[in-house]
Parts: sequence; C-alpha cells; structure tokens
Amino acid sequence: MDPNVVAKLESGWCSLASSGSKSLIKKYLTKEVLEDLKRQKTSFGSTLLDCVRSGFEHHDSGVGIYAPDAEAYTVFAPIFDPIIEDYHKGFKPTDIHPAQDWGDVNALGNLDGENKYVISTRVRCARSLVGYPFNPLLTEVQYKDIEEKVSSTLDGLAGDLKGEFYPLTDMSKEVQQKLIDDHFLFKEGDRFLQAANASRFWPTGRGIFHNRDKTFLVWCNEEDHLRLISMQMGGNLGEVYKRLVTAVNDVEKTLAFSHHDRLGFLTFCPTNLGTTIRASVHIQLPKLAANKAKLEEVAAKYSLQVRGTRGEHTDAEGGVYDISNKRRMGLTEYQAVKEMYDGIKELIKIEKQS
Ligand code: ADP
Ligand code: ILO
Repeated sequence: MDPNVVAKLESGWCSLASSGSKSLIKKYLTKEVLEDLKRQKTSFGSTLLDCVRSGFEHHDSGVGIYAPDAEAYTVFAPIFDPIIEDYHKGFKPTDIHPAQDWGDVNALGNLDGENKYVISTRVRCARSLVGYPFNPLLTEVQYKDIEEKVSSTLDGLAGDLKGEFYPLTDMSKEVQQKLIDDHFLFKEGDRFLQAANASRFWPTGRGIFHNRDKTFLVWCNEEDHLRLISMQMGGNLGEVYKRLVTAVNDVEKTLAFSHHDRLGFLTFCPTNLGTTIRASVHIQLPKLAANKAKLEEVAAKYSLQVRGTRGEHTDAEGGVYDISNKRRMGLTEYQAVKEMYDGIKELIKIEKQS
C-alpha cells in the first residue's frame, strides 16, 4: 500500500472529523472503520481514498462516497453498508434486494387531474455495462467503446422511442446550455463528480440520445454508463412509467447490465443502487413550501426527497421543487414509483387543506 494514500486518508479524515459536515461519510467513517480499511485494495487497485475523495474535498456533501469499481462495495463494505442502510431507509447488510419487477405498468394514473400543481413528471433509472469499471477507472478508449455500444443500440429503437444520439464532442455550447436549461441534459462540471475522478477525458464518450418529442432520453457516461429517462409535461405518471419500462426492456435485449445478487443493479453512487429508480415531479405547492423546513419534514414522512428546480444541490426557482422517491433499494421498481405516487398524492391533499 502506497504510504501517500494512507497519509492522505489520515489527514483527510482528521479535517472531516473536525468539520461541521453533515455528510453520511462523516457519520459512518469512524476511526475504527478507517483503521480497518485504510490498507485495503480491490483487485482493480482501488483504495478507500478513491471512494471518499469527493466527501473529503466537499464537506457539504450529503453522502460523500462513490464506488470506483463494482468490487469496492464488497471490499469496503464496513463503510458502504451503514451508508446504504441509512440512505435507503433500513436496507440492512443481511437484506437482499428483490428481483427486477416493473409490476402492472397500466396501474399508475395521473397525479394531478386538475393540472394545478404538477408541472412535469420524470422517471429515470441507471445502468452499468458488464465488463467495464466505473468512471474513475475507465480509459479514454473504454469511454469511446461504451458510447459506440450505447449509440448503436439506441439506433435500433423504433416507434415513439426512435431518436438520435448527440455526442457532447459535436455539440455547440449554446445547444448544450439550452438542453440543460430545459432539464433534458446533465450539467457540466459537477464538483462532486470531479472530485471523485469521474470527469476524466470530458467530453469524450459523453452524449445524449433523445426521441423527437424529448420524452425518452438516455445520458451516456455522465455519472453512470447509462441513465434512461422518460419525462413529459403534466402529471401523467402512468404514461411516463410505461414508456420507460418499454425502453428498458428493449435496450436490455442488446446490452448486458451489471447486477449484484444482494445489491441489485450496480451504480457509481450507493444512493442509486437496487432499482436505480428516481421518479420525480416538478411541482408547485405554495402553501406547504412557504416553510421549506416544513415541506421537507412532510416529504420525509412519505419517504420523499426534495430537490431544487435544476436538480440536486440547486435551489427552487419560482417555487418549483423537484420531489422524488428517496429509497431505491429493498423494494421493487413498481413499489419505488408507487411510493412517489402515493406521497405526491398526499402532499397535494395537504396543500389543498392548508
Ligand atoms: P438525476 O439524479 O435524476 O439525474 P438531477 O437531480 O441531477 O437528477 O436532475 C437532472 C435533471 O433532471 C435536472 O435538470 C432536473 O431539473 C431534471 N428533472 C428532474 N425531475 C424533473 C421533472 N419531474 N420534470 C422536469 N425535469 C426534471
Ligand atoms: N456525492 C454527492 C451526491 C450524492 C447523491 N447524488 C448523486 C447524483 N449521486 C453528495 O454526497 O452530495
């Protein structure tokens, strides 16, 4: 083990431990866990430092840890397990994530029949390709390989899903910014990902696929190898969900995705493991949101997470919040989306009564 790595772990830990950070990495990386793991390595050569770089650099992280490769979840289990259990609301080290189950895709309806509160609805999931490591270990050639595999697979989609792949390398800054402003594309320069060594060779291998109406989109090589997204204006979660399920089933016929017996689908960030599903609405609840702390408290009661208008680590613009299911593990795909459906229905009810 490189003594520099151990020294950086020790000094980074001291500085985090004496900070006011509210991150999960600070909460669970005790001196004992540090001692236990500071000399461990995965067979890819990743160390604990590779996992915690982001949380050590950014004390305002909510979580602060990423898995540089799939093996990290096992080798560094003493730090990943408690964070997974905390974030996913009680998914214990002995728990096994259920098999993929999309349920009855016709069972979900419209969240807001009056069209009064919900501005738009989005459901996304993440996938990693079998045979490739996660971001910090990918070579430039592998980034290009993944892009080629993903874009040629998406080329084969038909009907409503048919669309085009746009590599970031060929995109003007204006087009890129417009796609970001319209909530279709990932932002550039995420400091949490950069600190985790996840933005190397940018923009090589990064890109976005979308159909004509921009209701089905795929992000390539941002945080995960693939993010599959279905979204549209209004509150028709049923339509959004059905489109995503059709697309994932289609893409799965060609691409093999990394899956773990206990953890479900594997992702770079432990918050996304399991179903990898984040089902969200952009919603205006002026009465409830008059007190942000109260909104967060009520949302948490229904296992929902509140984000700003431009996603995580952003503020609400014009009173528009992004509210989604928080946990993604220990429940099926259908249950994760239903958790959001039921919670949003309740929030709307409370708003009406306020
Ligand atoms: P994710 O982890 O789901 O990719 P981010 O928080 O980074 O999430 O958000 C990605 C983008 O998706 C942001 O531009 C965000 O505004 C947009 N977004 C999320 N939910 C919705 C929604 N319901 N309607 C429209 N845009 C959304
Ligand atoms: N590392 C960041 C983000 C954590 C969860 N979000 C995503 C996009 N994976 C943090 O700890 O705040």
